Amino acid sequence: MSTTQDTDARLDLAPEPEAPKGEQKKGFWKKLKRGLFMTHTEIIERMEAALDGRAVLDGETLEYLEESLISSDLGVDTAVELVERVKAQVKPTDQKDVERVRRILATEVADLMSKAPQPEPLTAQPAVILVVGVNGVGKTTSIAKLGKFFLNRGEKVLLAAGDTFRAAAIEQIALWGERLGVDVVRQKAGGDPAAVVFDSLQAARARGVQRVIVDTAGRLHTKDHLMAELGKIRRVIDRETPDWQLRTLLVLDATTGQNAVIQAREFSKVVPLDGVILTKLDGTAKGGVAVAVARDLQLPVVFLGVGEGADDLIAFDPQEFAAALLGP
Ligand SMILES: Nc1nc2c(ncn2[C@@H]2O[C@H](COP(=O)(O)OP(=O)(O)OP(=O)(O)O)[C@@H](O)[C@H]2O)c(=O)[nH]1
Ligand SMILES: [Mg+2]
Repeated sequence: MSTTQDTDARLDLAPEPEAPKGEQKKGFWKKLKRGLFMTHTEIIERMEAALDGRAVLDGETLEYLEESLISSDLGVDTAVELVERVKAQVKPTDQKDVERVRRILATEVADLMSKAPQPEPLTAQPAVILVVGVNGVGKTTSIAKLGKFFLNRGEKVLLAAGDTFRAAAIEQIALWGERLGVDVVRQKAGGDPAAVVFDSLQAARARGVQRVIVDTAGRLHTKDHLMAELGKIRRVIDRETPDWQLRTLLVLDATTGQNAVIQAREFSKVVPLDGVILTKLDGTAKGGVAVAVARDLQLPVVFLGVGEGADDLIAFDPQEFAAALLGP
């Protein structure tokens, strides 16, 4: 377990101002452990069941181990690679030792996940965070959490109500803005999202905002007009704020398991993505999907959602994640 690891996301540089670092880290660690509890319990139980009755770590035992990892939503390729790595470190005559296997797996999971190319850290320069994903995965909630995350670091935040499809979506983000005490730029329902983004960038410039977070309507990669709309939003951002940093984050719902991997694959074909926010880990045993996303798609997981509140966001750290997933 490495709670000494830095918990700042790759998106961020400066430490959060308020709580002392040590205490704050302890808080995040607890939250992460709680968020991954169901996944952790499930994966360990499956592993133990797979190794139950086996005497040594021979080929057959490792096959059982592989199956247990596949059924824990790590994905076939990831499970195969992990077991290959275990195989390289044990002899077939070695006594079965669940603790040892867990330790090896934790190290290898951390290694696999840290190999996905990380987004450039944000500098003090203003940044636009464009948040995309399919319906209901937790985009708007994650935007509120991100807003809080930046606020905690003393940065000025503005939210753009770019989901103009439904009046309720605009109300939802406006309500979050009120709760957080940050400005929300909105137009009426049915308006052009790119126009909302345009207004938001103008307002952000005028008000000295450092972090503009853009909500978007849920969409499938197959919906051409919705994808065109995202393209238009990106062009507005490029044109209006070419000197600002842009990060496009895909939100994935962990409860959908392997479906999340498919969504990530399809989205990454049509929109350049910088990273993933994996939500709803608190309500599922399918959190292993984070490993598959990072490894199979080489797409870094940058934040984890572990609840419905504004503070239920954890900056991703591969070592801490692996420790929470497979640690004691
Ligand atoms: N338990 C839990 N619930 C979450 C999390 N993130 C979001 N939710 C809930 O998931 C539901 C959908 O969240 P939204 O943020 O509205 O999702 P969305 O992607 O913006 O949805 P659309 O705009 O309709 O596409 C809400 O009830 C949220 O409270 C999380 O990390 N954990
Ligand atoms: Mg929404």
